[in-house]
Amino acid sequence: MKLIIHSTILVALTAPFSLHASCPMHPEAPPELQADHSCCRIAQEKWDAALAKIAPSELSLYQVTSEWQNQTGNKLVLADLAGRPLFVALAYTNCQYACPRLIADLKAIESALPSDSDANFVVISIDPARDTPERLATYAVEQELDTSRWTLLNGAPGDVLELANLLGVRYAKTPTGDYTHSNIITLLNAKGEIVHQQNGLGADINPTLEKLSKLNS
Ligand SMILES: [Cu+2]
Repeated sequence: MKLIIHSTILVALTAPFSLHASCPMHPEAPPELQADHSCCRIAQEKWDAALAKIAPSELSLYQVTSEWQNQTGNKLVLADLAGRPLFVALAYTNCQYACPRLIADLKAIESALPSDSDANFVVISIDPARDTPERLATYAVEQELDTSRWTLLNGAPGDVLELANLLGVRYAKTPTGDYTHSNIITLLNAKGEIVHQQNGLGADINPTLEKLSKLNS
């Protein structure tokens, strides 16, 4: 039921982005897949398989069925990231001011992690048109991100918006083509449930690290 409501909202949200596509859920899918909504069936099958593996709780972000591409161009659903704590932030690589600082905050958390921590980092682009997987790969190099630990994601505009809504992140495109946005780092537990959010740039990372340590104990 929850997912059905979700889809309805998503259709409404994605409408402005997909005027020429027949499937509002997967405007990036090949047209022949969109014609009979096989794109949705494929995503659902992936989701069902992932769900069977992890059985997420009702509030898990891993219930979201959208499909993403990482910086190497590999496709995944969020549930593929299950099984370890995850620090998640929304950002875009052309950002000159806030996002570099947000990434720096994530790196500060990474540097402070206990040596045995298996926590991973996920950055989701709010500018998917420019932040192609190739661009995200370049950005990972520029930012010296350890891609065994960091995943950068490109997704359909409506899917980014849906995820942002679930995380309480707000963003809007400005006339210059840049974005104004919240600066929030979300800590998910291994099941994809939100356990903590760090709000604002340069925030004290200790409460975040304390929450993480409680997950491990
Ligand atoms: Cu930014």
